[in-house]
Amino acid sequence: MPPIITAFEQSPDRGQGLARDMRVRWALEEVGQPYEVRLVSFRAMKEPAHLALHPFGQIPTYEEGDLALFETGAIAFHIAERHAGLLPEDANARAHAVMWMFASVNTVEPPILELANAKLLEGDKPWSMERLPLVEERVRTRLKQFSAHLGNADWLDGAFSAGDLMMVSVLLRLKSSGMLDEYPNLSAYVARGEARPAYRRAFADQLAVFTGKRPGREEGDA
Ligand SMILES: N[C@@H](CCC(=O)N[C@@H](CS)C(=O)NCC(=O)O)C(=O)O
Repeated sequence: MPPIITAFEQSPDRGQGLARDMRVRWALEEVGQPYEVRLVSFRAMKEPAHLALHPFGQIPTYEEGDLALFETGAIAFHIAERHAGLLPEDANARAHAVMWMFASVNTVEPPILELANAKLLEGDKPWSMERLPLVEERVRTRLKQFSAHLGNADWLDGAFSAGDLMMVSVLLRLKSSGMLDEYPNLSAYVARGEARPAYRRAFADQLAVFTGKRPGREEGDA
């Protein structure tokens, strides 16, 4: 039985790659593991059947035999541990890749989420325009630091790893803000991630949920 993940039945971005099942789809595509998708509505996510899988009532979840997981970092780590291709063999290099997975969700993603909330959920508040520059500055601080670290490297530590997969996924959330373009090496890093055949397959499959069209596999794709 292939693993089953959950994804939005109705996504706010209508399949533009921002819903977090994308990270899990991408990881599964990178390692060549087929999977099934169960779509859930916003109401169903808060009902007992889904809460038994995800106590916070969110997507994605991951079911594989007796194992049920939530949290994209944990799911991507599990996939990377079970299959070759997303974590290096060398123990220290592996620890480094895992470190970057944590850094993506624990250090880089929080200010990016705060920015999204400031715009989407708080944009109509009287204090919103005063607060927004502060939140943007927090995002820029992280981008500047990460940009300085990445320099001209293609990926974080030599070959592409689960650390890059998570970091690119997190940075992608900034694409529409234009802030990534202030750091050309970061926008190039994100573009390299998006250009990977596994990413493109995952993106097409997520988008197909909303267009109703099963995408054709492109030539050269595995
Ligand atoms: N930290 C969680 C965040 C999960 C999350 O925020 N999922 C969103 C979709 S991208 C969701 O389900 N939102 C609906 C809600 O929270 O009600 C992870 O990385 O898995």
